[in-house]
Amino acid sequence: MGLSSDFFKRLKQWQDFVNQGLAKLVPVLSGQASRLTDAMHYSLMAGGKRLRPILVFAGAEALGERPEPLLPVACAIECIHTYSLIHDDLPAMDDDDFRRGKPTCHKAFDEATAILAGDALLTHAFRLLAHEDLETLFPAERIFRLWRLISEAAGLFGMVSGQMADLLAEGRPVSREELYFIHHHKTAALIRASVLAGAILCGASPAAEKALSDYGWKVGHAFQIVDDILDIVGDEKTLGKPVGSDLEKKKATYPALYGLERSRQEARRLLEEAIQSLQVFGPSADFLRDIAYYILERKL
Ligand code: GRG
Repeated sequence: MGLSSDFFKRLKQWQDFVNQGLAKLVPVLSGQASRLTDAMHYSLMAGGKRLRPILVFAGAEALGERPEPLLPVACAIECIHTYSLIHDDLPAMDDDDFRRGKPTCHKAFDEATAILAGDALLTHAFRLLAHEDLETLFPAERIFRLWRLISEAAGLFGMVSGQMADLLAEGRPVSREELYFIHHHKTAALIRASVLAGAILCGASPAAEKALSDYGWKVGHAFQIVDDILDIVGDEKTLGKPVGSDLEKKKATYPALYGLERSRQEARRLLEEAIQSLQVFGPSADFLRDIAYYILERKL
């Protein structure tokens, strides 16, 4: 299935909305803290796809809710994602020089600034999740549930544990179970949380919540498989970073374990299943359905 130009127009509109939100909701400080906020904005504005924030909006839309009030949540998740990229690129982790087509944060600034910019982005995300506008719109118990969802997905029960497992797996063969653990925690957990955030705030039914959660897990795993494939067959200019780095670092990846062809089949299978999970919704979930195809077909 080919994606319509209308889909790409909507994607661009939401990307612009997120960019404006980040400019508004992440402060630019002067004086002694200016270097810190310069580094935060440098990485935030380096041209990410904004997939996770857009999933926040698409999840709300599927429920028939207005996505716009969820802007602080969408920006909070992008702050967490950007922090993870800054820290992942550090010499102590992946030691990468380029990200999103630009020098990585520690290259453009310095290591200490990059660590602090990541710390400040993560902390500011939780400030945004406690944004006054959310407090006036949604009951406090739903906001507490949202904090639990996001902190679990980003931290010990999600991304940070996945990153630890990923680093421990470098340079040696991994089992299927280990690879699944890495993908599930490092990548899929935050993507699933993005899809579910609106459902939690808007008080979705348990059936709708389950459907979005299933969709989120499947799309999250497929996203990482496609990411691993792009690291082999992708175009460096489009990706804005060198390809082949997973192979060089002997990273645990889906293609390394199963080969390229099986990886492509698995990504497609997961995305078809993700779309099936949305059967409880009508056309309101069409944007989520299109995003699944976009994840499969993306070149960036
Ligand atoms: C440092 C706690 C900590 C975690 C790092 C995100 C991450 C975990 C590592 C980055 C390396 C990697 C391949 C992670 C998998 C997730 C992923 C594919 C991130 C890139 O996400 P995109 O493609 O990036 O959405 P943009 O730049 O478009 O936002």
